[in-house]
Amino acid sequence: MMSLEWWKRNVIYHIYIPSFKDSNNDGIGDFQGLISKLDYFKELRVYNLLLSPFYPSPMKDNGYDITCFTDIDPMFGTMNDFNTFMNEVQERKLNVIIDFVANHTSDQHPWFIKSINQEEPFSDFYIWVDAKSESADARPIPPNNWLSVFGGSAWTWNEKRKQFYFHQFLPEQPDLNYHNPRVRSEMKEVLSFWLEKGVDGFRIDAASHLFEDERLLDEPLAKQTKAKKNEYGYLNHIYTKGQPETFQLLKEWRALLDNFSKRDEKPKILLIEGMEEVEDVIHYYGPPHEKIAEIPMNFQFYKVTHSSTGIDVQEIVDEWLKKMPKGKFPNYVMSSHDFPRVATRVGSTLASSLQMIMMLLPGIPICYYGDELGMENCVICPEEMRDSFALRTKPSNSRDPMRTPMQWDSSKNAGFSDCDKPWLPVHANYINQNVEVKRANPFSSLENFKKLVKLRREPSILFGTFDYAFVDSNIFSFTRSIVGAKSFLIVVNMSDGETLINLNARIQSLPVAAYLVLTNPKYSTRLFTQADELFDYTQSSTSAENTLSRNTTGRPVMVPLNNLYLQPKQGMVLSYDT
Ligand SMILES: [Ca+2]
Ligand SMILES: [Ca+2]
Repeated sequence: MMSLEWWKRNVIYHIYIPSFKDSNNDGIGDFQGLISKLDYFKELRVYNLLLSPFYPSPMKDNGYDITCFTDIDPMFGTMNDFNTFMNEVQERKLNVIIDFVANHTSDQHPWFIKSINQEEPFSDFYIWVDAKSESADARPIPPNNWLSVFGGSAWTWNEKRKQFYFHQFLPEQPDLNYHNPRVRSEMKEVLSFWLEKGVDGFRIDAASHLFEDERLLDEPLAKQTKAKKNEYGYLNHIYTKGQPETFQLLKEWRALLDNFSKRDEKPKILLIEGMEEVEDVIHYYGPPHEKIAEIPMNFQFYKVTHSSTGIDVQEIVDEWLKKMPKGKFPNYVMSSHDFPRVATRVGSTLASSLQMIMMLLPGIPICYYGDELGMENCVICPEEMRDSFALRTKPSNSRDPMRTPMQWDSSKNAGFSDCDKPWLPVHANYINQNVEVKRANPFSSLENFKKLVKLRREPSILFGTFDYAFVDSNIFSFTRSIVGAKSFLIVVNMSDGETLINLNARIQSLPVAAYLVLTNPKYSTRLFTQADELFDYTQSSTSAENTLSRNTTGRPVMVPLNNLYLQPKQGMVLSYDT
């Protein structure tokens, strides 16, 4: 039997620690809380965890402004708690990927304070540049027009050092100077520190921002932009994004990880977060015969909207698959701590259909906590807003709505915390939308998620071929097959209307009927209560061994492929013997 490395076998589950589980009732999730919920992953059969930052931080950018790369913020616990966490996950054979916020530190980091004071060797740890000139009123003028991702000049004047420093993000997040070999060696020490603790991989945060062109030339204006002069989108970031040196640095990190992979006889992996065009992101894979990162994160599914067609979805899937270098492995992100939740973007029914697609396409789904419940963005009033990006720019930029507490049960604060007021409000729908309620319903989104995870162990999903079945403006469908095992057909009606389709007329190789493995929670009960009738239709079919699709009376449900009826936004996972 073929075998796959651990990170190719399973889904990656992205945990936003402040919102997962609070153990000490201060309203903020923490390591002890996370430890208390580790059996949840056993229930989900999820083995690979991706953790949001947990390092000491003044929290100007929700933990992405770090004052020490090798410690735990007291808010989340202690290093002892982290060690306990690692012991517990290793006992359960779970794998842990942590967030490596490499581009910048907090302005409270001792390195930055020493750098301001020009204490060696820290003087050039950051990007310091003299003022270009002085304005008429004697104000220093920044060296060039570079903009911060969060808006405004990327340069902030430091009165003490009498120079500007560069920051891709907030002024409280000065960029490290990766042209300085000492910085590179310090950051390698950080990677080694966590690898020694037993972590299995890193998500490289903001990878495309790691290097800036040393010539400090003005960036040209972006083409066709509606952005205002102050906004990041106003310029074309040819000197501050995706610079060639980035790949050299990542190769150094790769080599370091490979040493640990050899030592531990287990692959250590790199995820890359680079918000760029597909043709740029796929460079992080490295060329066909060289490995840089296993998982350059694929955010293309962010483009799917409520009105996307089947053809749109095909283009989104195809773009990555076609541009990806040979021999590499795809991945899919549907929601994250930086982007509105999929159920809010496209509605709960289509969200559950997209989940079927994402989970059964070739590659790795990266699932954001709560998406398995169909969790939605929570409306947060301005007084309760915590996201400094929104507080500095505009409320509509807030990422708080997708960061609200995990909905565990129907008790106070959804079982997240016993405090009076969690750090962000719990979504009001938690009474019905929670793990406990959904666990009790065999057709719920949670149970669907579990079935999809289980399906991913099928040989045709892990190793099989991938082919589009039929795609048009209404329908997106594909098959996964391998010789000698069950095949799967995934069909989604992207339209708002009912659709009847004869798949047999389109694809000769499909049987006239297939077993229904799962469909959306909204349509499940209805379909499964019609099961007897549907079963009669296929009395002639012999193979009845499909434990996944048994209805409540224990009979497998079959649907006709020559006359396949789909409700609005309905998705179906079907299986058949080849
Ligand atoms: Ca806590
Ligand atoms: Ca940088």
